[in-house]
Amino acid sequence: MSVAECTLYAENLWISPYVFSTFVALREKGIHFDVEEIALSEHQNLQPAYRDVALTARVPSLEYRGFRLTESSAIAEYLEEVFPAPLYPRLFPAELEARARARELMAWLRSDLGALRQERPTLTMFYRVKVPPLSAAAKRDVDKLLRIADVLIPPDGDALFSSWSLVDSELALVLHRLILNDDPVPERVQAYARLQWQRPSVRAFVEHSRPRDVPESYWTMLGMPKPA
Ligand SMILES: N[C@@H](CCC(=O)N[C@@H](CS)C(=O)NCC(=O)O)C(=O)O
Repeated sequence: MSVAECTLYAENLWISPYVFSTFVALREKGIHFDVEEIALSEHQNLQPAYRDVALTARVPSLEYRGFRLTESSAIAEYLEEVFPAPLYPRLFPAELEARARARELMAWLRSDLGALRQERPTLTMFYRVKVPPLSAAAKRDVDKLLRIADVLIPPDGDALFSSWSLVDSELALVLHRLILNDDPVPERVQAYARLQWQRPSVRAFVEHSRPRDVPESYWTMLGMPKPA
């Protein structure tokens, strides 16, 4: 697809892990897409122009040929079906059980680890912020995350399944909540995450331009003091 028939609606700080997932998915599929930025701090997602077409009024949302979809996991599944293998690269493993495991992990990453996500928000990955030590609850999340990562990362330290799938990028992002904040991560797990972080689709998100200043409301929302 050369002319953009596809639009990704992203938030304008480029810190959303869900936008990250959709952005990486689109890049991996090799689909030409436009980007529209939505300022969440100004509640642009709640304005009728967005809310009335994007069902959950959240980002990301994807528009393809007049169809609008929210929820990053639903978007990934949709892209996989609209742009199927072997014509397009896969986002999910080819093998049935591996595909189920990848979905299991993606669902879990979206629904657990609340304390870790709260104390190491993605804002701290992309903007230099001094973070306090992890609480006992966040440490429990970290132990669980590192245990699961250790179980799943294969001995060669490469993709979780036989080749890259979207969940590799998603797991690498969660692990970078720790790595980029200098929280301890075992060498083997760290090597896996750093390798995944080098993927061009991931680099394109990580290195995307961002506004210099973060709106005050973000710091308030996160309960963090605005850096001097
Ligand atoms: N489960 C959703 C989560 C999306 C989400 O929470 N997006 C946030 C930005 S990271 C958002 O739009 N927040 C604004 C709001 O909820 O009003 C997904 O996977 O896409």
